[in-house]
Amino acid sequence: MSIYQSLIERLIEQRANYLVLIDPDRKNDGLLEKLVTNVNASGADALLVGGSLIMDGSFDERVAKIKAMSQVPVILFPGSSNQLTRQADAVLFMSLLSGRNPQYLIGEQVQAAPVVKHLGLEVIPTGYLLMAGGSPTAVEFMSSTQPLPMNKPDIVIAHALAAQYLGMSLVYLEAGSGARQAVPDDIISKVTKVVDVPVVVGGGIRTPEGAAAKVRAGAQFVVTGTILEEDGSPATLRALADAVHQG
Ligand code: 1GP
Repeated sequence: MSIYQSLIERLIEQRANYLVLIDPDRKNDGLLEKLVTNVNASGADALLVGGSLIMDGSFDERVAKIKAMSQVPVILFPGSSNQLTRQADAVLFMSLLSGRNPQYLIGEQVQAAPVVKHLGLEVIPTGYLLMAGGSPTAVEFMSSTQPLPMNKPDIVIAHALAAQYLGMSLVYLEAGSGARQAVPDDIISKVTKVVDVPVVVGGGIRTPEGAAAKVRAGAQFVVTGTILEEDGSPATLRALADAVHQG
């Protein structure tokens, strides 16, 4: 069974899946063992690995290290077509549908496609929607795109529906790493009422209460990244995982 399918099947027994994002950059080099050990103990459903910018050439080695230690699937969350490696189990094959920069709509994907084929990674087609989370984000800067306004739900719904009609397996509502404002619950609720594909929500989620609210609004996947680096204690991650699983 594919990793995507197994994550979807988990939704029979739990309200949503909890994904933890690890940035495989230099700053986390000495921390990987502790980070992955804590994720293993937390009950998280999968690890996402990727970032907007990797500041050295050790991406491959770090993903290999993460994979060797992880007890859950390792899914690439690539900031560009450079962040591909056979060390992972699957890749979110994303198109930045909120933007109008052809490089991130289709250019990177064309570069990536033959490499993904060669590596044999499972592909999870994902419509990636960047939302304005209250402060400029790395994705916004690196992609030279504008995020979707948080106060225009119809615009967000139209993008999410377009992702569905283009055949994406996931719609990812992203407020940006470290966002001051996470994607509002009412937007999640409006999107998930209209769109049939599972919705992933990430960016600026730090507390079990905040995570549970996203699930009650309809998110089927919740992602946290920064909290792992700031307070990735097993207890904190376990509380987040329980909140996401139970909603
Ligand atoms: C993944 O960008 C998020 O979608 C991670 O956001 O670092 O704010 O948890 P945080």
